Amino acid sequence: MTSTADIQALVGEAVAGIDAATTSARLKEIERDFLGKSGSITSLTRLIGSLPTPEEKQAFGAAVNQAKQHVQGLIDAKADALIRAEREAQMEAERIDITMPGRRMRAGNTHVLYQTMQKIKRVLGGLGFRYLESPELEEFKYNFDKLNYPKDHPAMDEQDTFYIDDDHVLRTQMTAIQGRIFETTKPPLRCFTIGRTYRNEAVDRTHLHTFHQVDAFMIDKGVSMAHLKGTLEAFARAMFGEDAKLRFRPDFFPFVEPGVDYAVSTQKLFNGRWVELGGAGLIHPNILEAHGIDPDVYSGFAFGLGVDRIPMMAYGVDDVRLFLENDLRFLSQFRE
Ligand code: FA5
Repeated sequence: MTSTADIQALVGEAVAGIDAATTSARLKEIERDFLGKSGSITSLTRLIGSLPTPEEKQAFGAAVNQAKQHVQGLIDAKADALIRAEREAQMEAERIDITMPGRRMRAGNTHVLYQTMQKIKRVLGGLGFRYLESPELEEFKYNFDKLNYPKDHPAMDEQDTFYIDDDHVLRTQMTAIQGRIFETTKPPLRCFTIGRTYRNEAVDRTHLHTFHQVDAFMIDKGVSMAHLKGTLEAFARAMFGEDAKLRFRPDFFPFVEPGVDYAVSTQKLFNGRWVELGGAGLIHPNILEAHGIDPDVYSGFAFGLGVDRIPMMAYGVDDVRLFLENDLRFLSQFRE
């Protein structure tokens, strides 16, 4: 392995490899195999000591060095070209087309039910009603007993709900806030609440098991059905337009006497049809008395309404369940 022919053979091998290399990574391998610490050409230098004469040692050493330089030169020249080509290819692959149209940011919008509730808040706030909240997981007594439901009264069957234990239910009506307010606030008072309510319903096009209601109350000296009608008419005009008309019909709720249900109609919004909004009436004297409010001095009205059916009617949506299905294609139509 110490002849010039041996060196030439290795150089020939290296040159063939360099010629065939198409990547800088492959070139690095060739460099390591031939010129690295234990590369085949480098290893030849270790054989110098085995040569008998100084002349031979010198001649062989010089030939090995020359071979190393030659191969290194070829590698460096080819590496330059390959690395440049590779960089260009990478630049090309990662090129950013600044003329391409950008992706539009999708702006969200508030949920149509939330929009409706915000509007109701603005209108009732504007009429001087104070906004209050109470728990969704409500004590049975506030949801029923304190609202003048006699024990086991069938009116409770209409509002079957989800019982957490014997004393706690998911509230079936926002009217449940009444007892909590009357316990702590003395009349005159004027307040309202909006929130989520629950019923054990056979869910269909117009019935949800989880829906939203508004309830409002006013107690003062001399409050009558005339105040209730005037307030609801002002509310309906602000909500649905100046031509909104209201229809009242007698109805029964244990917590009001007399009790009514009421519907609204406008030409533009509801095509002249009557749309049921909810129930109302004068607060039952039993409830006032139970909270130490003298019914001979004070009287009050209460009204409640469902939120979910309002946008349903206003936008001509034929299934109230769509509002809760989180389909953005549907929901994004309702931009304020
Ligand atoms: C009540 O809940 C009474 N608390 C309203 C009230 C308040 C009367 C104050 C008198 C004084 P009702 O069960 O009718 O009443 O419900 C009121 C409204 O809630 C209905 O008109 C309807 O719009 C809505 N609602 C009731 N059940 C559902 C349901 N399953 N899905 C969607 N909306 C409903």
